[in-house]
Amino acid sequence: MSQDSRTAAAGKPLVLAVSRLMPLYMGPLAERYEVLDRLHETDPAAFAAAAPRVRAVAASGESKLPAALVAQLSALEIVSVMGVGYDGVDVPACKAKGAVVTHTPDVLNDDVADLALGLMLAAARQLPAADRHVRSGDWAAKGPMPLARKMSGARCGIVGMGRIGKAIATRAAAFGMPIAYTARSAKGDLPYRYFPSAEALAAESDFLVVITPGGAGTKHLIDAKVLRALGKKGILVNVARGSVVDEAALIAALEQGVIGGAGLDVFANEPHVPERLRALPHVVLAPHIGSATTSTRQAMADLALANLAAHFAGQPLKTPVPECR
Ligand code: 8YV
Repeated sequence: MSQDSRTAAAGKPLVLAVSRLMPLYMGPLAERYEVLDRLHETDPAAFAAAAPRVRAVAASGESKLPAALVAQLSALEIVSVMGVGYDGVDVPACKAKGAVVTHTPDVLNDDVADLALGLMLAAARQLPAADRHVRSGDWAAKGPMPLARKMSGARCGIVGMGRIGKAIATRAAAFGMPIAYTARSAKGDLPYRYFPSAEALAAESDFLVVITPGGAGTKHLIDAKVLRALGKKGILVNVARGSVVDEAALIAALEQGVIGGAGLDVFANEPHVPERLRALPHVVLAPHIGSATTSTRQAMADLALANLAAHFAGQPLKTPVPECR
């Protein structure tokens, strides 16, 4: 944004878009606020001058807002994340400044759960390979594909039994799958079997679906031991955060046949996916599209904007993160 347009926008609260935001969020944001679009990355000197006036940060679920950046924002009041996950935001640093953090839970439960089931089916029934088999002419030239794996009735283990975990369980139950889960503690109101560790759960699962928050507390929760417990017929599905799975251990497990396959929507260093992972035929890959439908992303953008509007109108926030309630 030029100096002229910054001046023209004077009077509106100054907002830092901390990473590239979707037009659904960025468009209305720029109409309602004075927005610095990633100025901290593109022009640190100009950013340092403007930083003391920044009252809000707009972010996506993958954005990084470390303590060092928060420290530059002396007037920060609110961080509005368009995403349910906010593991890139240093919440204690924001709170220490008196700033609140909001996110967009619930509106994406269906989409992420739908994608989890899609990845389970795609990995079990080898849908990408099946598609290639037809397109390449191999069907006519070489005959049918090798037989695949049945999903209905297989055991579904869910790592993380929050809102999205429950939505995955409901869908998996409709496939006749017995459901078990691990979480920090057993949830008494659920009819599913609880395991205290991911390793114990994996040993009793045919599909292991990861949908737990990212961040330091869950880093590499799915490691070589858990993958060994899942076993050579087991399928790992990750719709949470790449950080939850030890990606090097996963690649080794897939290459060596320690597990049977995987369906992955998230990766350790997005958008970069290791060549060794991309080379594996029994892995289904998606570019972090869990919530990527038009209606859900619209609902997420609306909620992220509603949190900012409520804050600047002095009204109660719609969806602060649990640490800020
Ligand atoms: C999005 C996500 O990728 O909600 C989350 O935590 O990871 C996603 O839904 C994204 O941040 C949309 O802005």
